[in-house]
Amino acid sequence: MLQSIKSPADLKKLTLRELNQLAKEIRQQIISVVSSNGGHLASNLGAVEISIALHRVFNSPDDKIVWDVGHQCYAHKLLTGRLESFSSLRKRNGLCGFPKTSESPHDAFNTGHASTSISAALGLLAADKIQNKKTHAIAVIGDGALTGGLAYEALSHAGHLGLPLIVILNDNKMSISRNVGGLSKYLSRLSMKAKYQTFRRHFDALAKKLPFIGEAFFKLIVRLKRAVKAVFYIDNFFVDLGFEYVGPINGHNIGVLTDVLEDVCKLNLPVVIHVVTRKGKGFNYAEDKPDNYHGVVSFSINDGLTESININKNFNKSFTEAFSDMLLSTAKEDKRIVTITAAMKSGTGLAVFAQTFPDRFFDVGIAEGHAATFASGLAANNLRPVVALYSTFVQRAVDQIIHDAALQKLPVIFALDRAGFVSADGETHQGLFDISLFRSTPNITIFAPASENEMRLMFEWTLEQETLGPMIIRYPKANCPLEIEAFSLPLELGRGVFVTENDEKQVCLAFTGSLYREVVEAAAILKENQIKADLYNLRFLKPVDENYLIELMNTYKLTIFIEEGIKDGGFGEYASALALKHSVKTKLTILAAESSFLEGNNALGTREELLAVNGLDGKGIAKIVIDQLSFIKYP
Ligand SMILES: Cc1ncc(C[n+]2csc(CCOP(=O)(O)OP(=O)(O)O)c2C)c(N)n1
Repeated sequence: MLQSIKSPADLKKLTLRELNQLAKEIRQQIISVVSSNGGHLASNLGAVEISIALHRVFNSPDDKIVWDVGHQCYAHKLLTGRLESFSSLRKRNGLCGFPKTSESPHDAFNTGHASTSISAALGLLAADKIQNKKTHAIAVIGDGALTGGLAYEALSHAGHLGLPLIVILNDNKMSISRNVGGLSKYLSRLSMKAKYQTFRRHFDALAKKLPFIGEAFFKLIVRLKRAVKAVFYIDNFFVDLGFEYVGPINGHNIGVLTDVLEDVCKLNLPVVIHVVTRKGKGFNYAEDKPDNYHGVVSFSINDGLTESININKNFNKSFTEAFSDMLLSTAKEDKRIVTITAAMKSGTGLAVFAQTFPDRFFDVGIAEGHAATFASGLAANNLRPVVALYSTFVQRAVDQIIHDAALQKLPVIFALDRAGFVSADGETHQGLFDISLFRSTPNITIFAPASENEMRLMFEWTLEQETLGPMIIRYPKANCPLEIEAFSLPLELGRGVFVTENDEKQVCLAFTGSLYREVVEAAAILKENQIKADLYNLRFLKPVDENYLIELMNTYKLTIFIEEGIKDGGFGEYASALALKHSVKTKLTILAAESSFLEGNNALGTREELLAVNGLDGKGIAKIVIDQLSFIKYP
């Protein structure tokens, strides 16, 4: 069946039985490809019938479907002509795991970060209206993504505009972990009131049997149903905002889904369709433990085991694990430490802390901005909050970090995981902006540890400071290197530390900690070419002991700043300006991610591949050094 679907138009010819068969085949396809490529398994398995029903009823790409986060769009990709390339999902040269307008006209809007779909779909719809196009726009948003504040701003605006926006609320009670918060409880209460829905279905069936049911009469019925609803849902939040509310309905019943979608098409009103689904549907292991199968590396279909469970670990712990261990041991002694996650308890390494200190742990939902301001409140009242976020998601909290934490010099610690190149998830998940975003913010300290010990040193140093503002500690999605003595040397404010130093003072490779392995590899290649490079681990990206840095640069013929972040506004650019201002004599070069969004192949692949294509692997660094040295005339 799946083979015969070349475009959504092919769905219109199928019977309900055939559509159900198609759902089975799509599930098999998703399980098979994700088991080898990794990906967002459980969310996709839960959204198969929703995808089929949407493409059956609507006419994409004229009608626009916006997938919130976009991590549930695999069935949509399979139904919109991408079956052949599906095996390349998340690979170099392959399909992106999220919607991408450049990949297909059926991907109406790029997503990756949560809670944007209602705003985007409303914008698309309003634009069509202004251009006199009669189309539909549908936002598919999960109950997890609905914990993000942006979604409420959009609901409020959409209710006010009154355009016929369709919001499908895919409620599976899960964010990545179990969903949290008042809203989640509220949705559960709505789901339990199935009584109204049964009544409604009978009412609809009766209405449809009436002869000559015209548009006007249908609208009257809708109004009548609203009156009925008022009896059952005195407190329906969505209705109060100006939406028609339908639900809860079974999100795995294609028949019911298509009926309801066809019905709501006839209304000229904003509608929320509350759909209840099971995360991981159709794969037992994922149904049992949807959080473990939210985002997975490759796994065995037979026993559901992933590589990391299967294989005995014989490598160093990851930076995430190092952070987790450090936090736990420090928090045992220091009762001021509390931790905050924005719906990423496991990913950021806070799960054990949450278990050990449940009263000192907060999951605020997908609400990074709130997390930052909430933490600022905690810090203003004597605590030492640690907000653990991925670098890419801290982008949501820029104003809160500047306005609430930095301006008031509050000691909030932001632990930014996955800072730098991030494998497989593409351009939306790269952690390349944090240095540039926050280097210009006064009162902030930014640390880039190279190892577990160094991270601990930085953390403990921060806890000792009494008048410090917010602190950012950024580390990559990578394993920690083996410790060397330099990593444990005491911190000196604003200064880095030499990892290796030669007498010649020929070349200095000044690097952000995450690139330690790469500069060591570069130094080895250079050595083979009779070039002696000193390795200087920057440690502090802010503040900087400027006199020290000027003197350091003046010592070398060639200084290269190597950072795992975007070049514009990064450390290297700051150091260049400093060098220019003080007429520093060194030849200075910056190696960083080029100042454009990573696209296509430059964004997909393992971290090692991304470092290589962006010229930041050992070979790339060594090549630049050799090239640059050839320009220098020796006395
Ligand atoms: C701003 C932002 N923060 C965090 C994330 C990480 N994230 C991806 S999916 C997800 C949970 C989404 O839950 P839900 O919307 O209910 O979808 P489900 O996976 O349950 O289908 C989170 C927290 C993100 N994508 N964007």
